Amino acid sequence: MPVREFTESTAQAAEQEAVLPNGFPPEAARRYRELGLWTGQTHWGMVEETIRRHPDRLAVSDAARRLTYAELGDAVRTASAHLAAAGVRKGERVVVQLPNAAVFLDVVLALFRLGAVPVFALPAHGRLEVGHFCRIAEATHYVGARSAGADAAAVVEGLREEHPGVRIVTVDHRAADPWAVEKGASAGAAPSADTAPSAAPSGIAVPEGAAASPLEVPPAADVDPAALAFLQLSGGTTGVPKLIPRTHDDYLYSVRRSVELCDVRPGDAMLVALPCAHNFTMSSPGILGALQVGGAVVIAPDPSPATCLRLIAEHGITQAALVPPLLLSWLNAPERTRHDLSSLRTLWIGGAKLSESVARRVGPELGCVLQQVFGMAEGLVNYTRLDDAVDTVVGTQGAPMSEHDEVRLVDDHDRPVPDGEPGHLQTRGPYTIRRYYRAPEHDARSFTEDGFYRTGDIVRLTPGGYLEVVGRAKDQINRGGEKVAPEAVENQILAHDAVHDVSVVGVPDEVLGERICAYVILRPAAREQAPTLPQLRAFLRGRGLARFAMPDLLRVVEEFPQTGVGKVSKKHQRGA
Ligand code: OOB
Repeated sequence: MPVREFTESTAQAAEQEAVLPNGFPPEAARRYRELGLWTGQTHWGMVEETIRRHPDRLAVSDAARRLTYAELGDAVRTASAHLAAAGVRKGERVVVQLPNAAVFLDVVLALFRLGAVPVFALPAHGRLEVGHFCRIAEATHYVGARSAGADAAAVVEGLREEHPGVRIVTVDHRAADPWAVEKGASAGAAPSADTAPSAAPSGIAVPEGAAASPLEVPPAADVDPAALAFLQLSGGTTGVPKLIPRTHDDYLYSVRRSVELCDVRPGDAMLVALPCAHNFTMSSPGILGALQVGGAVVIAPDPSPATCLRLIAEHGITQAALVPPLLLSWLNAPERTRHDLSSLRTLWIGGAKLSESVARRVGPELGCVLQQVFGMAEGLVNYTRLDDAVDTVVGTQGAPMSEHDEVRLVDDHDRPVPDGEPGHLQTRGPYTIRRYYRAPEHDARSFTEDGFYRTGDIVRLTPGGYLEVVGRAKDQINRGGEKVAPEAVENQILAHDAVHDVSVVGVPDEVLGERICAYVILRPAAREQAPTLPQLRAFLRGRGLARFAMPDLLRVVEEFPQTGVGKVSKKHQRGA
């Protein structure tokens, strides 16, 4: 063995021993292993075990496909063959941006099986965000959907222009065979223009000049459970989104604990209405929770009550996860009483604060148990318990799911607040990251010296150890569960010719919790041609900003209100 290679890999091993990809120091990792929380399982290993135990149970269904666990295993092997043929290798980062469909599972599980690292983009992300993810993660590939509309095509075009090194793989999320080539499709017409014609598998980026070879299913990679499993997205408070490194060990512990607390059973049918790639949808207890026990994942093509209530009756759905505005739309849907919803056992509501009055309606009107879920992609997840008293379920956001979660409340100077007083929530534990991915400047601000994550949430702790979210200290807008960094929107609006200055804030909204309002000061020369809201939104779409980050309101003003120290008073602009 060449000496150089030997020393490099030894140095790499030493680095791994020193600090894990999620920032855990070795002594913490050792402790969580000794406690039996980190079990050494990998994501693909977990799914393989369920395939072995329950081959004939229904694993996943969407509008086009219905797969048992054995069939899911086959679909994952097929997907790994396609991805490997496109050049995906162990350890490489692959941005996945797919609509809600079963093929999301094929692709993500195939990446796990290959030991590659998915980066979870949401379908609503634009060219701008996807470009950032590719850059930060140094992604080698992007997996997207063919025929997912103009926005998806714009993302692919943006990648081609700005990240020509990223190879593009596309699938058809609406087809029974997501990898099949459309007859007569010309290689240049579809977003999959990189596709080598003729013998190459459809939608696959084949290196130019490479001979198309028959598809081969590669063996499952040998994956270290302490390795980086995937990159999740942080809600974002900064101009550029941060990536969250999760390992197999830490994430699967959170899934197992969620499955216990939420009583997910083999044979359950879980409805997926929120975007698949979101942390809530994936793991609280989510898609992975269902896959862990042998439950079925029923993927709704859209989250509307019309679609979802029908699916509940048709599939005998037992559980679903929703954000508060969706819950409200289900509760208020006229068709609610037309469908048999008696199979529903539990609704998980989280992502944004649920009002107590809406929470009280769940039991009586939908005939199921409510579990509030207060979580974050960085780690900590709190649940109300299935046997909690009604007042606890409707009045708090739950308690940490693990007895090994440490939570503390502090004031603006990191000093503990008196019992019962609201404070900044900080947390540390077996599945909460201790650093972001390649972002040391953010780490210094987001984590304390003793490894606690500064959540940016203001909460109160009840004597029973339950958390009540009362506010937020971070500069973030929570638009019905979708998190928007004002700075990221401001940066794009500033690029508009007519704009001199801008301040973006969340203003209270009865349904969404908050809506996005842009206060704009025009350049003197542009006073007569102020853009309208639709014009501003079109401009931002053109710049590739995510759909959910588009301003809902535009207020043209002469000046911004100031704080005592001459900064823009966002508090004043929010109407507080
Ligand atoms: C979930 O994850 P993220 O990363 O999109 O957002 C986390 C933030 C929290 O820090 C908090 O500000 C807010 O979203 N949040 C809630 C909440 N759940 C999340 N605020 C009030 N009440 C709640 N129930 O949103 C997420 C991740 C896993 C499970 C559930 C939600």
